[in-house]
Amino acid sequence: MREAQPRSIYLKDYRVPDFLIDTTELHFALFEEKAIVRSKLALRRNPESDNQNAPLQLDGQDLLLRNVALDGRQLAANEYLLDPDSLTIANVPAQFIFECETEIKPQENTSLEGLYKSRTMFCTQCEAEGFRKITYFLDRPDVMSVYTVTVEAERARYPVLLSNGNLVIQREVGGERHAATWHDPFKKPCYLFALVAGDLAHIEDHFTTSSGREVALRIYVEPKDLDKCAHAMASLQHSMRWDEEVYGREYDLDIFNIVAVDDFNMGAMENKSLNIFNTSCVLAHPATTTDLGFQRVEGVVAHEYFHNWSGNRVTCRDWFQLSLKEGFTVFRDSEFSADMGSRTVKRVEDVSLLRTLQFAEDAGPMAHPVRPDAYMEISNFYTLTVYEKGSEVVRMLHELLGPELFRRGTDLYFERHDGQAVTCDDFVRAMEEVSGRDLTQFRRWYTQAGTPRVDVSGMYDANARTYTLTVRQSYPATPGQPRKEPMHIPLAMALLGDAGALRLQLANTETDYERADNTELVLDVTQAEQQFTFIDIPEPPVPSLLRGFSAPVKLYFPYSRDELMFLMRSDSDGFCRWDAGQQLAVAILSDMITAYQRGDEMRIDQRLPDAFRQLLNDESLDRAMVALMLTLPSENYLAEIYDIVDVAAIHTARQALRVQIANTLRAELWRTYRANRSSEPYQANAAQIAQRSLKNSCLAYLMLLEEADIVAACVEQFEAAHNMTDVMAALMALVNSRQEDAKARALEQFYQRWRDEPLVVNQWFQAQATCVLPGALETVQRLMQHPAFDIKNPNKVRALIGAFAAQNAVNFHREDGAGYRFLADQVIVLNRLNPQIAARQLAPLSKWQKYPIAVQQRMIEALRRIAAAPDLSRDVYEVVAKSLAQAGQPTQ
Ligand code: B3K
Ligand code: ZN
Repeated sequence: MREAQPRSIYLKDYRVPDFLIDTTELHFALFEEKAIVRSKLALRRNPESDNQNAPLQLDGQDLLLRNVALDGRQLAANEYLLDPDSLTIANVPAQFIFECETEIKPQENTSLEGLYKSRTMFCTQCEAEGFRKITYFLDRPDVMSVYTVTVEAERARYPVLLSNGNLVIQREVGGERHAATWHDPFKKPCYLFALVAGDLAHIEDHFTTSSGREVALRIYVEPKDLDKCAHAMASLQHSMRWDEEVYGREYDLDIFNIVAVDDFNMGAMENKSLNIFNTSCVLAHPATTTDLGFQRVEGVVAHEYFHNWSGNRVTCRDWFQLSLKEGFTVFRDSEFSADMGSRTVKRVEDVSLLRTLQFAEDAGPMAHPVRPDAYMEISNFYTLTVYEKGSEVVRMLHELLGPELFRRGTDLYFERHDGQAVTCDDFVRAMEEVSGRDLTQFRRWYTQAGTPRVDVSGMYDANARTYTLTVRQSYPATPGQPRKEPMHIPLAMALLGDAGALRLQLANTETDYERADNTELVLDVTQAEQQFTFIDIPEPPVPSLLRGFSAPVKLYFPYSRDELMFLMRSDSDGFCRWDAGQQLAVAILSDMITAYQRGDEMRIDQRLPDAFRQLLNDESLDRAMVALMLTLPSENYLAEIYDIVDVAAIHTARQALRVQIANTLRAELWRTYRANRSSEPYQANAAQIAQRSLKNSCLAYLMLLEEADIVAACVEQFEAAHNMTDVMAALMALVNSRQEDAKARALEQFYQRWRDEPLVVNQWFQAQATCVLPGALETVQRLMQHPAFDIKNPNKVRALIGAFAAQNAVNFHREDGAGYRFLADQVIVLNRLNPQIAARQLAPLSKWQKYPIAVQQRMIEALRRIAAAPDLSRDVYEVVAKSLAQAGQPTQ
């Protein structure tokens, strides 16, 4: 599986490739037992390489080499060197044709990387380094080539044969086979290569670009799923229009295909003109898909489409630059989703994800900068840091430059680097050039890991009528980075008085605050400690800080609870209004957690239920906002903000607060629940989503009371609802209740109704895996024996094992350590089948430092067992080794 001791690869060792590949011709013969791949590469020495005598070394893994030739001459075995990772030819001319024939076994490929089989179809996943499992090649993103690809297979089983670019010809081959040849005129790195062969149905639509190009749009799925493609198609069309309007980016080919496959390691893949999607990110139908599912499809379709420019036309020089395409593309898709739905809701969702999971990653053993400088296995670096924090870094540039200059920056970036493989620095340089701003200090966001901490205090001087904010930034140590330099933090803020936001004027303004209106400023925080004094402030204000979450930092300001209530009511910034509610809840929950730990009675500060009552009673409020504000900080978020996590205390306190809210506000919740039921036909629009989300938040609270009339209403919703959002909300409420009969009936009814829809069955698995009542582990173990479970399918692994370990803290962290042992067992099995998925499932165990000593020992024990397993993949080895390194434990 791997060399004895995986090595780290360092950014500082980057060298340009010694060879370039101008054209790539591939021929695939697909059979039921194997595939034969013939490749013909036009190679030449790279004039920029400083070694013009370098041997040719091509990457290749798990390949059976049948033939190799240079300029038409077949090479003898002593003319090249084969090792498990490469093929080397010592002497080659300046320019030559390399040909080879390899045999691979897609049917046996459970890693879902390279060419593999998903149910009945062949498909590929090459990013990051899967192409080397298909044929010998320079598998690195800075080698870009023009591809011509022929796919040949049995006609009856594989009537649809696809690859990148345009179809050149489709023809019969012998009696039962046929072949299709595709040509992609754009040069691309091999990670964007794709192939699909299968018995697929498709829907078709079209899009006319702003310059008049007619683009055929097709979504290929298994025939039974044809009725679930309309939402993805509409999302694609909206994305194409949005990218023209917002970024001036047009689509560049006459065809754009999406294929849905069931077995897929992540959400989707942006292969040039042939996007391959996990079915979970493309199929959507009101009866089978929740609102969240609809939004995910829209977001992922947009994300992959946007990659056509941010990733494909302009790609990454090396994998350390991954955030160049991922961070930027996440920023683009989140702005798109904000424009399509509710901007505040989208922002709150993104920030919640960042603050729970990315902050935790930044504080754990795998912490790395947005642009990492070393890795063992690049697949482990498709992280929340690279994606979500990377997106926040781009958002800060947008904030610092303002929308017009930012757009000029992206125009310059796309035009200057079209067809190139570039670095994060090239992106920042374009922003620097168009704005004239010095972004030297800003670049530290790419190189320093860890979440900055920003402590702010305020001082009002009534005589001088000034208000002074003192801002201090500090940094936690992260692996390999004990000390950090101050960052450039854009701190958006306002000062709120009794009658609204106050006019802002800084005492000695040297910075150019032209863009700001009078009541909101973006402060450039650049020093370890800095003061900002505002003049002509008539009353002691309440500061509204980090508006819109203007930087990915942990901000602390000593607000009183009454000030938080005031911000919850009056801040005009939706994010800050929501965040004030979260801070208030955290303060109240912290008191309860401490009381629980001391064995005292948990007293509940009534201010929160009172504030919630106001929200429920004010019909002028946006329902989406009310639903968001009614949701208490998650257990994962609470865990993140504690240095040492007491899982049971967090769970008990949060549940107690929820029950108290339900008791106090029973009438309001019930009224709101009833008022927001609707018989309108389902639409995945912002208004309806908000309404369902508010109604279902109320239901979840009410069900905590376990009262007969509420349970009856819940069962009725479960049985009568025509959309999966409402069905699932009712099912989750029942699963987490003590209504054993109703629960068992609902689960059985649900499974029988949806047993033929794998994505729905996954939701059924997940609902049970995340049940917070005792016994969830046993349920998960039982469900792993269920005929619908398949450990080779990543969606099922995520729904059952992943959801249990990552979203069910109280059961995963059971005191007897059974949760940890279970996860270790599964990781050991997955390590052989699918290293990428195995390494991902490990994350909850790697955070052992956050728990009390006795718990730590049990978690480390599980990690050590994994470390001792034979044939550890590079993926799993890296995570385990880095986790144990912090415990001073050698890995083997
Ligand atoms: N670029 C792919 C991710 C590939 C992950 C490979 N392990 C999907 C995306 O971010 O759009
Ligand atoms: Zn992406």
